[in-house]
Amino acid sequence: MNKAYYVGVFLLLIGFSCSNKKTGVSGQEKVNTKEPNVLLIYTDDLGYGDVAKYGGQIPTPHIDELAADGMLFTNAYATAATCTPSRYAMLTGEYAWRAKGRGVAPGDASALIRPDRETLPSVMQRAGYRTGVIGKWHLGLGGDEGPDWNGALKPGPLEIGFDYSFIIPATGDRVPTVFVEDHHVVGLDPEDPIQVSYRDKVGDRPTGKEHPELLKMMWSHGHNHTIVNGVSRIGYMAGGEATLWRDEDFAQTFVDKASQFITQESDKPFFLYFATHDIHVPRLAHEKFQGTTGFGPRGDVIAQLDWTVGELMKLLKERGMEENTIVIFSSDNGPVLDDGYEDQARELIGDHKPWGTLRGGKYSAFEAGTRVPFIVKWPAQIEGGKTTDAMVSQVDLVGSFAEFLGQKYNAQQAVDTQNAWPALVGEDPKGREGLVQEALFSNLAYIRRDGYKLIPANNGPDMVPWGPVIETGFTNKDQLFDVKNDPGETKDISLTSPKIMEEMKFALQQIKDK
Ligand code: NG6
Ligand code: CA
Repeated sequence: MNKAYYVGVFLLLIGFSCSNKKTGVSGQEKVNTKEPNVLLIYTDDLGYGDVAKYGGQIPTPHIDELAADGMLFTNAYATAATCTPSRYAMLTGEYAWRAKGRGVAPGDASALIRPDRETLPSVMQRAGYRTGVIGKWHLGLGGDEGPDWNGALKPGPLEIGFDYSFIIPATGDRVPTVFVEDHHVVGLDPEDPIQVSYRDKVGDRPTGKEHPELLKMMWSHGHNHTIVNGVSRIGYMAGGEATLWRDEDFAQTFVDKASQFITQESDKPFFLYFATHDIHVPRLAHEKFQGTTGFGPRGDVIAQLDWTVGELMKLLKERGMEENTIVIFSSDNGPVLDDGYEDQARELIGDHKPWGTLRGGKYSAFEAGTRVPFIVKWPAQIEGGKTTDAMVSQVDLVGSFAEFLGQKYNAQQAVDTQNAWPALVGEDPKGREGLVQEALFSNLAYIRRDGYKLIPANNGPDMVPWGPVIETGFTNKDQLFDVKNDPGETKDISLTSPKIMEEMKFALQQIKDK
């Protein structure tokens, strides 16, 4: 081959690497906003009023800074008032209630999102992104036979569009209390295999029910099975001694993994789904945060969450990635005080209102169940410090990123997603026309962007029937609220606004029939 060929190839490579180069704040070149990095920070059980910028009393300077540098949404929604269905819908673009079996998953559930599904990470992957998930999964692992903790854990995140995965399989309060990296439990010794049961006791580790004296945090309802790290969990687990986590190290571990993922050498932009364990129970902040807020363990994990956000932002800044990384910050469902451990969340709440001006909380059909903090920061495109009332739903991330990145997506599968890109970047002040909110027992509510909200009649209990003291919003007659003027849903106007009521019922039915 002649010299000209080599020179040609050389120039081509130079040109290629330049055109792919993203520059940071200090870079001279123009930022390529066509392929920004995307960091989706998804918190757990963080309420609408839990962030200082949303009115909370516990300082959250780093999250507030996200809002100061980005855009704060006042009408953003998770699709459900519990974790698994919210995550399912956000990652697939389909409301979870369309099929049975997508409620809060036990720790030994099979993979809920099957490999042939359209997903947010697949859209990103097809658009040329390297994709990762770090943190809480809670969407099941393995085929119909369930997860094989001692073998290859698949299907899982890697089969639905993630290139890398470092997860806790379910939640911190469920066994197995292990990390899973890609397909395997981290640090497993084959001589000490893991056994998990959600029915009968396995192995001889003590349980919280039999040995409460061994606990560093007492259970209040449920959560009295196998004790690991001084905390009893839901479910029984034997073996895997070398794999057991220390809850206090979650935040640092996830930040370290995120750092490795983000700083990896690559020509590709990244998409990282960073799902914190905070502020779910058990609330065991690292020692350096314990007792720092005066609001007890619940306050301390909020401080830890805020620290996490700060660390991630520092990382982006150091790498010159701040300018062209889209950071989305939100929560999977609303707040809860006592969710199964005696951590004094209720006793020490003081003037802090995790639900803000809203009624209800986690599990509830009232607003605080699904209306959540939502901040989008993208310095290259979004002017900082703005607030928007546009109505957005997390189910729209699939459609929005597909549209932005010029990717087709399977709309037969992702039936509920829409393109909300203009609202997400502050160009559409209105957003969605309406959206469905899923509460406990798959009971649905529907809210329109003009603020009217329908909670159809159902036979559910008026309070969450186990420990948490939370109003469900359920009654055996249809209720209509004007949430815009009555955010606390205090006045049922169904009798005085029968026409709106009929319209709303019709709209909800149409969505259900889709
Ligand atoms: C409930 C648990 C609660 C929490 C929730 C799921 C009991 C008594 N309560 O069943 O502690 O784990 O499930 O929370 O077991 S979520 O945010 O992951 O949906
Ligand atoms: Ca949750």
